[in-house]
Amino acid sequence: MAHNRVLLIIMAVCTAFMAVADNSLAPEPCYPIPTPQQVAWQQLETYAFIHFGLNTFNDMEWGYGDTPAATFNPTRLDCEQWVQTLVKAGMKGVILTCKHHDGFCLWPSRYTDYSVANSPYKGDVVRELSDACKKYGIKFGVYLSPWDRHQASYGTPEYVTYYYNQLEELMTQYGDVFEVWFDGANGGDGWYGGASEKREIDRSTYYNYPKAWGIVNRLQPGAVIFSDGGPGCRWVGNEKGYANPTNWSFLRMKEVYPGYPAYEELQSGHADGDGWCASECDTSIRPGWFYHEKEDTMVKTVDQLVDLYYRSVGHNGTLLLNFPVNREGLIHPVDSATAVHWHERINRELGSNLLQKAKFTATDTRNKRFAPSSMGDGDWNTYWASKDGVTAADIEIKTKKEVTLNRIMLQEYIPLGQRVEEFVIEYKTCCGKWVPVIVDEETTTIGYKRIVRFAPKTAKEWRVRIIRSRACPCINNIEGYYSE
Ligand code: FUL
Repeated sequence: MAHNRVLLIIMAVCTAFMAVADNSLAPEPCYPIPTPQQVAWQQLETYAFIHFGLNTFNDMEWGYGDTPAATFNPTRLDCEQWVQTLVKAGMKGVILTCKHHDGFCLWPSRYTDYSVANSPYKGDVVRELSDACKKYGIKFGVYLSPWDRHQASYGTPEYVTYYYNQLEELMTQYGDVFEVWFDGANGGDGWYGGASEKREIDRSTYYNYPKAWGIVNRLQPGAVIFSDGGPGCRWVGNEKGYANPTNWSFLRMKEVYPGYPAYEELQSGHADGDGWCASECDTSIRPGWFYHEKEDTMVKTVDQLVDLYYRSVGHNGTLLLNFPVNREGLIHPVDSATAVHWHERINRELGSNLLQKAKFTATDTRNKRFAPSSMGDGDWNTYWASKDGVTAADIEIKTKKEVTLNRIMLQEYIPLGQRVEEFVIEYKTCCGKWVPVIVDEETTTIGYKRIVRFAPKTAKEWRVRIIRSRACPCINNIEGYYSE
């Protein structure tokens, strides 16, 4: 018996060894890994938020839900104007506040009279926006606030059923939904319930979120679910629109829930997380989420937005940029002009890859299929990988002529997991010395995308040194740019 057991153990060890050491095959996934929906979601990179509702007309951010539905009275509402603007600003989708904390619904919900149906504007804003998205080819997403300051039943089990019913309406009546936003906000002291009424709930249990997520999964299997702790994607832990340079797409899934108090951790994720949950960086183009005339002069500048792009998309996150629709029902001209110029600037800065024709070699390569020459070939599914067990290796880049660069973009092949823990980018000086392009910023994780900005360097030879990796690195893209 004992003899048999030893044999079995030896066989198991050999099989395991063969599995990890077979370098003729693609690398094994390094868990946790994303679902195909999560990969497709991250590839969207930038998409928009629209905050619009009673707050727009009451000049508020968190309405009490006690002003009449008739207050909602846009005079020139035009969802096509929103979507055309967003397309020009490079947005790949839009998420609408179908119901914010004040409980007012932008669609004629069967379950309440507190909606557009009882306002001078008789239309269905959710329908108009989702139709415009289909027409102009961007994705449509839904924000439905769990916290509801209008419904008298809020705080009782009846409200939760009401919430699920509304979720079902939104998941079934408007076509494909790419993301559903579960807002963790639930007021603070003195902010519970409608008007000044206090209705306290236990956020971690009251809504039975797993049940709500089940509704989404059943009715919209392609949708990614957002909340502080996912499960599809996570809040980045601030509303300023950036992630930390060190940014893991992992979370300890059981620990984080909507309203998680240690939310600052979400800026970097959990290096030891057991689930894939990449970060979404949300911020508004103005100080407020809703439109306030006094903020017409406070729209973020193109420079500020460019910086945020590098600190969100360039830090392995997505950017969710909010546009407060005004009382007419339009995106304000200052906001649209700024967003379009921002997109043009990003296109200029990252439009021309100066390493496209460079020669890529590596100090270790798994086999010919995973050669570093796949870099910059535009094919998402080809990538360089080292042999199993090799977790530090250099990719060397040579250009025919000297090039001047001040941005380098790196991408990991995330369907196999996020692996790199530390890297350094270097250039060879004229006296033959390798020098890092940047020393005052962490160069640790890469993930789906990492863009490193640095003062211009001119050279013919560059290298990306993978210093530490959770398993053999899988890099599918390296590009270099110069921006004035
Ligand atoms: C927060 C909300 O309280 C804000 O009003 C806004 O909707 C923002 C996107 O999320 O939690």
